[in-house]
Amino acid sequence: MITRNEEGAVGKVIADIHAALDGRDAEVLVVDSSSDKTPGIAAAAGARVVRQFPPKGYGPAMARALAEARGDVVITLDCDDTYPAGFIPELANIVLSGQADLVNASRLGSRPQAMPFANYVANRVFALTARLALGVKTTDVHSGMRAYRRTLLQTVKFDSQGPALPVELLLKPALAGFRVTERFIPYSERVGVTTLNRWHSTVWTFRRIFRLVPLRFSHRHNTSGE
Ligand SMILES: Nc1nc2c(ncn2[C@@H]2O[C@H](COP(=O)(O)OP(=O)(O)OP(=O)(O)O)[C@@H](O)[C@H]2O)c(=O)[nH]1
Ligand SMILES: [Mg+2]
Repeated sequence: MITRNEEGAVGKVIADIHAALDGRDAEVLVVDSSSDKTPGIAAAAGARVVRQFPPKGYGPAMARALAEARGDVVITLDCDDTYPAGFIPELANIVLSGQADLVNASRLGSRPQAMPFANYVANRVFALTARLALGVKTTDVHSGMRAYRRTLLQTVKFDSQGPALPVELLLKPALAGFRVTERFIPYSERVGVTTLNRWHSTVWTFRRIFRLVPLRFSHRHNTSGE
C-alpha cells in the first residue's frame, strides 16, 4: 500500500489484511508520505514502513512500493478502507496457481453505491475506451486493488510520473502478452480525505490509453512464460 495521511483508516486496513492472511507467509508493506500519525500506526500494526517524504505523489509512491515488494505475488490496495482485504487470498491464489499473471479487482460489476455517479460514468467510459483503442477486455482501468506476479513488474517498464498510473499498470502488461484476468469486488465508502484531482486524472487516463496504441500492433508479446 501507499499512504498519505490515512491515520483514520490505516490501523483497520492492516488489521483486516492480517485477518485475511490468516498466518500465510506474507509481508505488509507501506510506502508512506504522511505528515500525520499514519507511519507509526502502520509500524505498530506490523507493517514494514518505507518513508517517502516529502510526498512525491501517487505514481512515485506506487513505483517505490512495487520495487520494494519482495513476494512472488504483489497485492496493491488503497489504504482508505474502500477495498475488501478479505479478497487478498483469492486474488493471490489466481497468480500463485498459474492461472494469470495479473488479476484486476474490478469495482464495476454493478454500480457501487460508494462511488460518486460522475466517477462511475467516467470509469465506464475509460474502460470502454481501453477496450476499443487497445482491445483489452476490462471493466475498471482505475482499480487500486490488483495482484501482480512480481516477475511481471520486473519485466514491464512503467512511467510513474503523472497521474493515473494504475491505468498503465493494467493495460501495458495485457498488451505485452501477460495473462490478465478480472474478479469483481465490492467497493466501500472512503475513510478520510481524497487526494484525487479529477481533471488531471481524466486527461492522463486518456493519454496513458492512447499512447499504448502502437503496442497493440507491434506484436511484442511476452515469451518469458511464468
Ligand atoms: N505515499 C503516498 N501515498 C499517496 C500519495 N497520494 C495518495 N496516496 C495514497 O494512495 C492511495 C490512493 O489515493 P486516494 O486518495 O484513495 O485516491 P483515489 O482512490 O483515486 O480517490 P478516492 O476515490 O477518493 O479514494 C491512498 O492510500 C492514499 O493515501 C502520495 O503522494 N504518497
Ligand atoms: Mg481510494
